[in-house]
Amino acid sequence: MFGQGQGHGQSGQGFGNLTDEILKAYIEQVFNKYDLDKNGTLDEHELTFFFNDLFKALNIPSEINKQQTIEAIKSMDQNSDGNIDKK
Ligand SMILES: [Ca+2]
Repeated sequence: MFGQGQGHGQSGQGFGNLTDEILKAYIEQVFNKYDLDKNGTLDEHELTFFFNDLFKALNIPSEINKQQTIEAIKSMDQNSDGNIDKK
C-alpha cells in the first residue's frame, strides 16, 4: 500500500506528545513557583496565590478566597488529602 515510512515525520501525531511535554513543563513551573514550602503538593494557601495570579493573567477582575480554593480542591483532589499532587 502506501509507504509505511510516511508516518514517521515530526508533524502529525508527534504534535500531541509535544503538547504533553509543554504541559508537563508548565505544571513543573507552576509547582516550582507556587509550592512555597517545596513539599510537592499545593495546599489551599498556595493554590489561592495560583488562582489569583491566573485570574490576573486572564484579565478576570475577581479574586478567589481561601474558602473558594478549598471548594476547587475538593473537585480536583483525587486522594482527598486536601492537596493537589504533581502529576
Ligand atoms: Ca506545598
